[in-house]
Amino acid sequence: MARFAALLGFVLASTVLAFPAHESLAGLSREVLDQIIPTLKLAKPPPPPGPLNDTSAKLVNDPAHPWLPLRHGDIRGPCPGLNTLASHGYLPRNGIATPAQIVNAVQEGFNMGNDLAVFVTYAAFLVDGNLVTNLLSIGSKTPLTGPNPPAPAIVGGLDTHAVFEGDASTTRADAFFGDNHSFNETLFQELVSFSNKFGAGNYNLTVGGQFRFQRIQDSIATNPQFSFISPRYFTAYAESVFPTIFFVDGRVANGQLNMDVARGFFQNMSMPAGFFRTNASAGLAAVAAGIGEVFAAHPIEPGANQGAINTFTLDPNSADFSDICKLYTDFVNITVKGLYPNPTGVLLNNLNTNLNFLFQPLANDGCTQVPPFG
Ligand code: HEM
Ligand SMILES: *[C@@H]1O[C@H](CO)[C@@H](O)[C@H](O)[C@H]1NC(C)=O
Ligand SMILES: *[C@@H]1O[C@H](CO)[C@@H](O)[C@H](O)[C@H]1NC(C)=O
Ligand SMILES: *[C@@H]1O[C@H](CO)[C@@H](O)[C@H](O)[C@H]1NC(C)=O
Ligand SMILES: *[C@@H]1O[C@H](CO)[C@@H](O)[C@H](O)[C@H]1NC(C)=O
Ligand SMILES: *[C@@H]1O[C@H](CO)[C@@H](O)[C@H](O)[C@H]1NC(C)=O
Ligand SMILES: *[C@@H]1O[C@H](CO)[C@@H](O)[C@H](O)[C@H]1NC(C)=O
Ligand SMILES: CC(=O)N[C@H]1CO[C@H](CO)[C@@H](O)[C@@H]1O
Repeated sequence: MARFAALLGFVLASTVLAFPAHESLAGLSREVLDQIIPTLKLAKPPPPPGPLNDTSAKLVNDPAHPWLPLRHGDIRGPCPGLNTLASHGYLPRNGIATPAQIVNAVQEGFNMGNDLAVFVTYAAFLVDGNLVTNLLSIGSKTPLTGPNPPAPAIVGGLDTHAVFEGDASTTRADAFFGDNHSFNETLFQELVSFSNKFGAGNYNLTVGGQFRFQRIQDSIATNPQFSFISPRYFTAYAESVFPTIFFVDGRVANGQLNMDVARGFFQNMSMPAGFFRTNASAGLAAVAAGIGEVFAAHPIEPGANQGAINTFTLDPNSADFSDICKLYTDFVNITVKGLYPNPTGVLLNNLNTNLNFLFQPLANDGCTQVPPFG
């Protein structure tokens, strides 16, 4: 027993000493938080950046933002957009960033609209970031690749399953199969074959509608733990739209994505030579229009398998496209509150500050702000 207590003390002490500044504090007990927080460098969260002044198409794979291969220790994760921005230096190349850096990078590099950039970034930051240091890792704690393969990645940052990352991804396998964030060649080949069949060789919203359905059916048939409820429900549809807007050169902007260019983004985290970002910012309204097309091809309501394959059951409690405010309300009141049941002090302050930032883009959409912490 004494040995066990000593061991526990050691584990706790080394956890605390080694606690990475970019790792989320979600789900930690009060006792552990009280030990970790004093070791962290407190940062006051600055307000989110505003929209771009110049939203025209322009060269973004420019000499100031060259693609560079990963260095040992650089972190990448499940999002090809953020991975690419890091590999071109729009984000810190080590893959650890503040929310403001992410908003600036997605706006500058891809012309994502300010409302969407702020909403997605702060949603991800609240569940996967460190609210005390104001840092978020775009992947797991330890590097995925490098000259000397590191110890197995410890899950963290955007790789964390079921709060933001989720099932039925386009080119990433479900967490149930073990690796939820790496590029998966089998899935990419399926995407290529769907693009050949429905897009004359390109990925577009028509292909997106068919492939989204295929990925859902595949997970229903193979993943007993398949979950497709809010917030994953919304991000899955949005991610089917993003490539048609953000990965297509802004001088063309016709929604048709060449598959070599697609592989560059999804696998190699690289923009093609001479790449121009899209012409005019694309925010919540543009992506919602695309989601409408993808959803209409095969309308699937939120639900989950019940611990066995082929047991997909609708979940009437999940937010869906009929009520966007419920996406926000449940995210705040259920997801964030679930991760931080009883925050105090600086953690509580920064949670509330970031919750205010999250709500900003919705303030004009008729949604009411909810204060989960009173
Ligand atoms: C604004 C901040 C952003 C955050 C926090 C974010 C986060 C994420 C996360 C966590 C995933 C994994 C979800 C999953 O499949 O399980 C993801 C997927 C994805 N993201 Fe992002 N993302 C952001 C911006 C972007 C941008 C600007 C683009 C495009 C330029 C993009 C394109 C995609 C695509 C295409 C996927 C699907 C990948 C796949 O399933 O193969 N994201 N993102
Ligand atoms: C946009 O212009 C305003 C006024 O000139 C300036 O204060 C702001 O910093 C600019 N924003 C960006 C993102 O450059
Ligand atoms: C790639 O995805 C397929 C289909 O989900 C899965 O069977 C396979 O195990 C994955 N491969 C790797 C290397 O994760
Ligand atoms: C996708 O490509 C196919 C083949 O060119 C075309 O018939 C379809 O209209 C395209 N869909 C969109 C939304 O561009
Ligand atoms: C972007 O759109 C504007 C307005 O439609 C047009 O004048 C301009 O030529 C476009 N830019 C590029 C690079 O295609
Ligand atoms: C990845 O992209 C970079 C920059 O375009 C290129 O130099 C490199 O050869 C690419 N790697 C692969 C495996 O395609
Ligand atoms: C959200 O949670 C707060 C605090 O627990 C509660 O007062 C409020 O009624 C909840 N709102 C909704 C819409 O569930
Ligand atoms: C929840 C879960 O299964 N997450 C997985 C995500 O991918 C990493 C790296 O392969 C696994 O270690 C995790 O178990």
